[in-house]
Amino acid sequence: MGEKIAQVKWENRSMLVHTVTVVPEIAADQRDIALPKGAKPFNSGNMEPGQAFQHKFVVPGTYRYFCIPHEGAGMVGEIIVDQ
Ligand SMILES: [Cu+2]
Repeated sequence: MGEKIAQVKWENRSMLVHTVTVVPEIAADQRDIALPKGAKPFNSGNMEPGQAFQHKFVVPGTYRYFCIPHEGAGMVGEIIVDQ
């Protein structure tokens, strides 16, 4: 009963501004992005040092995300949400 909820929290513990971005239109490289069919794009916006961002994943599948200012430096990540 009750559905499983997959929630992830990112914390910016560095001294730089970062983002958690899953928006295909603004990815410099399409290999840095993945969004399961039916899932909505999301974007943390600028996370200042010390700030956090949370996202609830509703649609199962593979999500690949990038940091807007640092995508070119390889700051990307992947989350797999089980069914
Ligand atoms: Cu970054």
